[in-house]
Amino acid sequence: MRPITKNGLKRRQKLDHAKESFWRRYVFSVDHKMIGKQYLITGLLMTLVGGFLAFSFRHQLAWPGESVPLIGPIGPDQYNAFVTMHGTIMVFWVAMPILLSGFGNFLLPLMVGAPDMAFPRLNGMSYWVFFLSTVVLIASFFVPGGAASGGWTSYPPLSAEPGYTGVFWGGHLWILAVALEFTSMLMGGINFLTTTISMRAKGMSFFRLPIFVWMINIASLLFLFSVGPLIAGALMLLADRLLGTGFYLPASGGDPLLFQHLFWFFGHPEVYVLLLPSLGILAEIFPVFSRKPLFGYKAIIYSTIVAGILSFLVWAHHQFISGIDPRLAAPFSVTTILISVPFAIMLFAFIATLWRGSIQFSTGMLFALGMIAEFMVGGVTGIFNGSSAADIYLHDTYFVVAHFHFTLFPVTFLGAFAGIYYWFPKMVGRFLNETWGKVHFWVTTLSFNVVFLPMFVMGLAGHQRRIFDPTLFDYLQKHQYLHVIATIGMMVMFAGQIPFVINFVVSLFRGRRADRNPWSAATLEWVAPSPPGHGNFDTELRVVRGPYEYSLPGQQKDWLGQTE
Ligand code: HEM
Ligand SMILES: [Cu+2]
Repeated sequence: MRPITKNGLKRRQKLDHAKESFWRRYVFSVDHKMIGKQYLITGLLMTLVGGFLAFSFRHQLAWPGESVPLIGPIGPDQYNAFVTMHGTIMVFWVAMPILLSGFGNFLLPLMVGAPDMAFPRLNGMSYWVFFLSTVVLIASFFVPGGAASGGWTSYPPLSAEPGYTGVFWGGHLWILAVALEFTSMLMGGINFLTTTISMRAKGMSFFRLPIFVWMINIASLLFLFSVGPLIAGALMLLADRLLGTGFYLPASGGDPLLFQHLFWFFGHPEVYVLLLPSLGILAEIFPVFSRKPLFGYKAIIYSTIVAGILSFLVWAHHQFISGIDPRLAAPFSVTTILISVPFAIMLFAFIATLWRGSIQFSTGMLFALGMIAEFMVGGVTGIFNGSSAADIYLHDTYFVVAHFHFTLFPVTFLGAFAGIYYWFPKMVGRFLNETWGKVHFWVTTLSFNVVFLPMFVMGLAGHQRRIFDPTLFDYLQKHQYLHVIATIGMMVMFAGQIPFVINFVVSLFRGRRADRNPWSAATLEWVAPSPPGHGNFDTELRVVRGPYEYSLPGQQKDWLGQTE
C-alpha cells in the first residue's frame, strides 16, 4: 500500500462524490473526520457501559447485598466480573478510542495540513475491527459463566485455569476482544505515523507541528513498541486455557510471574498512550485561552520523548510484592521516581504558559485547568506507590485505586471534555452551550473528588481493593461511611453528565453557528471550513510559522495563524 498522493485523492474524491451513498458516507466511511467521530461516539457510548458497571459495584460497596437499580442484587462472582470489565472497558474501549483514535483521527490530518490520512481504507478498516472487538466484548457478558473476572490485568493462575473462576468462554472472548482492539489500534498508529511523516503541508516542518500531533505520534510509537510482548503473553495465556499448556502454571513447571512482566512491560507505556493525547489537547487549549505562546515547545517534546523511553524501564514497580528479586526493587523505584521529572517539566511549561496570560475561562479551558490540577494529585501519589518501601504497604489497597483514578479520570474525561468543548465548533460547525458546559464542569470535577478522595483514606487504613463486601471485616466497619460518601459522590457525578448529553444532542442541531476560527486560534485546523468538507482545505496551504504565535509585539491582532 502506498500513501495516497494529492492527485490520487482528488481523483478519488470525484469518484466518491458521484456515487457516495449513505453507507459510504456515514457507515463505511474512509474520511478521517467521520472515522474520528465514529470512534468518539463509540467511546462515549462505551462510557455508559463502563460507568454502569462502576455504578453497580459502588452501590454494592456502599450498601452490600441491596438491590442495584435495573439489575438487582449482585453476587461475588458478578462483582469480580464487573470490576474486571469496568477496568478493561475504561482503558481500552473508552480512553483509547476517544483520546487516541477519536481526536487523533479527526485532528491529525487537519493539523498537519493533509487532505486525509495516508491510508484511508486501512483507517476505515481500523474502525470496523474496533467495532467488532466491541461486539465480542459485550457478547462476553452473555455467555454461560459470564464475563472475565480475573481483573483487568488478567493475572494467571487465576486467568489461566478456568476452574478457578468458573469463567470459561468469558475469558476466551476477553482475550479475543482485546486482540481485535489492539489490531485496530495498530492500524491507526501506522496511519498516524505515515500521515505525519509523508503528508504535511508545504512549510510544515516537524518543529512547526502542534504538540498534539507530536503526542499522538509518540503515543503510537509507545503502543507499537510495547504491544508485542503482551500479544505473546496473551497467546500463551490462551494456550494455557485451551490447549492445556503450562506456561503460567507452577504445577506444570510454568511461572505466573512471566505474565506479569509481559503485561506491565506493555501496561506502563499503555497508560502514557492515554496520557499523551490528553496532554496534547491541553497544549492546544492553554495558548489559545491565555493568548500566549506555548512555553517551552521543544522542552515539552523532548520531555515527552524521554518519558516515553523511561516508560519502558519502570514496569516492575507493579510487582514489588509479587516475588521478584528484591534487588530489582531499588532500580525500578529509581526509574519510576525519575520519570516524574519530564512530566514535571511539562507541567511547569503549562503553568508558565498561563502565567500572566489574559485567561478566558471558556468551558474547554476550565476542563483543561481541571485536568492538570487533578492529575497533579494522581502524579504526586504515584511517587508514594513508586517507592518500594511504601508500596509494600500500599499495594492492592484503595490508595492505589485512588491514585490511578486521579490520573486516569482527569486524563480520560476531563481531557476529553476539554477537547470536545473546544473542537465541537470545528466538528459540527456549531457551539456547545457554554453555560451548561460550566455547570457540567463544576459538577463533574467537584463530585469526582468526593468519589475518590475517601479512597486514599481507606487505602491508608489498609482497605484492600477488589473486596466484595467490606462489612464482613471488623477492621473496615469504621470506614464504611466513606464508601457511602464515595457512592453518593458518584451518583451526583453521573447525574452531572445529563446536562452534557442534552447539550451535546441539542447543540448538534440547534447550537449557535460557528465560523472557521471562533476562538482565534493559530493552528491549521482553524483554516478549514467548520465543519471541513472533503479534502479538508479549500485554500492552498503554505505554512510559514509555528503553531502558537499569540500576542506578538508590534502586531495589530493578537495572533498569527500558521499560514499568515
Ligand atoms: C466513572 C467513574 C469511575 C468510578 C466511579 C470508578 C470506580 C472504580 C472502583 C471503586 C474500582 C475498584 C473496585 C474494587 O477494587 O473492588 C475501580 C477499578 C478500576 N477502574 Fe475505575 N472508576 C471510574 C472510572 C475509571 C476510568 C476513567 C478508568 C480508566 C480510564 C478506570 C479504570 C479502572 C481500572 C483499571 C480498575 C481496576 C480494575 C481491576 O481491579 O481489575 N476507572 N474503579
Ligand atoms: Cu506503571
